Amino acid sequence: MHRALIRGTGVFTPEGRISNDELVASFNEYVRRENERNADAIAAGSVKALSASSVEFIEKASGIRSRYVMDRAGVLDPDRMAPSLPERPEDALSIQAEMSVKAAREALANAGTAASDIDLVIVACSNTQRPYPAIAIEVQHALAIQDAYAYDMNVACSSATFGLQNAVDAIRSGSARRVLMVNPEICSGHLDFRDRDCHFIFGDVCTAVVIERADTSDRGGWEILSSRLRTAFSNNIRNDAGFLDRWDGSKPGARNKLFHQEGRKVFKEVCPLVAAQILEHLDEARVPVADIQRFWLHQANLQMNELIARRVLGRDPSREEAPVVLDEYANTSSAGSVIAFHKHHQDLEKGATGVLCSFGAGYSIGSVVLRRV
Ligand code: CO8
Repeated sequence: MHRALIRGTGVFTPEGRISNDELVASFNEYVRRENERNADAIAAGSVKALSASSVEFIEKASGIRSRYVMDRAGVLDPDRMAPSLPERPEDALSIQAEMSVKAAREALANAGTAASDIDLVIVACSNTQRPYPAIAIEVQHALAIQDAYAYDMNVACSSATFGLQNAVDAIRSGSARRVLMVNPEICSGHLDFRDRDCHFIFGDVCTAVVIERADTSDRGGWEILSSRLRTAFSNNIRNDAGFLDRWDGSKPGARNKLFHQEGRKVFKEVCPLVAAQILEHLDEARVPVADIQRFWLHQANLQMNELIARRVLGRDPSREEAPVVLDEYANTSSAGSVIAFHKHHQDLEKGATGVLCSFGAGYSIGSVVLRRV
């Protein structure tokens, strides 16, 4: 069976960054205007006044301090509070393919791999802007990759780890030698910035990973020793937007079609599942927990990550052991653990072992044991 290695990674970070101060100022201005507009109804008790958001709450509850978005102006405009991402002509590169190409070029450069050598492209993310033609095939075309195949897949926040598994399976079975797996996440596109409970949670980004058969070069990389995927149905995180929207009588883009979750329940239910998954996985892979030098965890909530790492290690993790990027990037869905890996692996020596792990809607959990070779 062929061994599979991560040869290189890349991250495309949008230029527009929004601090909590800016986000809260815009939200609170929206609240002020709405409450003013509804003053009589609020006084009469027929409409409930909206409550203000606060930077202190956001930082305490989540650890998030800023996020990057594809359209800062639209998100911060109290009259709009949504990104403006105009539809492009069919002969122009789509926005998700554009992000993908940027991240992919960096990953290919870091891997020392020519785009033309890729034989499988996977676009794996929480939302693709259209069902077909696949964004992955557009990325393949934009990178002039011939003699290859490509497809899109979606397992919400676990899209990247499930995508890595697919890449490894293709390499092990011999259907591909070099795989490009990309995660263009435009979370701002399905987030309700008028909802105080979740307006601060997400950010946009694109990550890319080049996975290769070990014998394609002697450059080294991170060998994928083992991966383990698990799912268990839950209604606690949902996005109901879909192609049947036109037929169910409700307006496309209506609030219930956007991201919504039971954050507390997710926190409570997912942390033990993830810790158990990592421990069982390491046991199966015969890798002692004490050998793990780094945990590149999904980046949704700082306390969640600390709790999971504590359960796995049996003690408090250091920031070095479980690096955090959500303070800067917020929750970028499937890309979070890949950003953490991209920014925090260079210092580890050959022989070092780490776990990359995602968790989110579905529920879905994916863990990948990596060793530097
Ligand atoms: N400012 C001030 N107060 C607030 C705010 C705010 N912005 N928001 C809520 N409050 C208030 C609430 O109203 C509540 O008040 P009260 O006690 O009077 O009712 C109080 O603060 C506490 O609210 P919560 O219970 O909601 O607060 P939590 O401490 O639970 O924190 C979190 C909320 C941060 C959401 C937390 O529950 C959390 O992080 N949970 C885990 C969530 C998670 O990991 N979800 C999975 C990620 S999503 C995913 O996997 C797939 C989706 C991918 C698509 C992405 C595209 C968008």
